[in-house]
Amino acid sequence: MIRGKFITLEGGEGVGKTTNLAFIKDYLEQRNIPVVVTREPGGTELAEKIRQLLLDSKSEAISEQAELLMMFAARAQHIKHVIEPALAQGNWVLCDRFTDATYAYQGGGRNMKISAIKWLEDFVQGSLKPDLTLLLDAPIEVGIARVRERGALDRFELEKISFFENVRRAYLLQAELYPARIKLIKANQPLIEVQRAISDVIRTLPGLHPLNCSSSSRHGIIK
Ligand code: Z5A
Repeated sequence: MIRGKFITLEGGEGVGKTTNLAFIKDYLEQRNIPVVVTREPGGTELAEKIRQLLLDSKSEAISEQAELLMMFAARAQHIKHVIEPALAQGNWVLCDRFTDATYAYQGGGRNMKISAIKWLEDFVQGSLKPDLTLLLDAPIEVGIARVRERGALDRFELEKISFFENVRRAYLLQAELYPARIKLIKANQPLIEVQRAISDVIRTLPGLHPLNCSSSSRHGIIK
């Protein structure tokens, strides 16, 4: 069995990760690639419970250390029970956020020690790294305006603007450090242009089958 590829989507609030995950799933399935879509924090029963605790704006104040450890506790479950088995069975895994989010939010946003994050990354992931990361980037006002339109805000969305500026800066630093893996996508443009940029990157991945014509005409999306 050929191992599948691990693709992650990253970026600040409201940049369009969830929207474009659906687009990529469609794009790959049209090329007969089996896809598993998942998210972090979350993706297993236990990890989704940790997610609820992390996002609850009414919970007791969560210490920065606890927040970091909860992210990695959820990730450990997710890797063991979802990501690794899916990849081993030849599925491509599309994940809404992964460890770059920890560098951005806990490292950049909360100013936690990068060396602690790196240690936890090695401990929890071993050699597992995404094959490709799409970093959707837009000025923070754009994403925040999109999220506010949606209604009630979670514990992270209630943070100050300076927090989101630090998160964005840390994401861009990750992209600078790992240019072969992390591809920057301008998210502050019409969705069709964002998806064109995404498909330009995805189509360069080795292992893609030719387009399945019946489904391409059904969906009518960018090839
Ligand atoms: N977190 C962390 O701190 N550390 C970690 O290690 C991890 C996570 C893994 C939960 O994430 C929180 O966990 C997150 C970081 C933290 N903090 N927050 N907040 P999440 O992924 O669930 O939360 P999110 O980033 O807020 O997701 P989101 O609000 O759903 O944003 P999105 O998925 O990027 O956007 P979307 O839902 O696809 O799009 C938002 C709206 O914009 C929607 O109405 C779209 O139709 C619209 N949209 C999308 N693209 C466009 C374009 N191009 N033009 C116009 N409108 C658009």
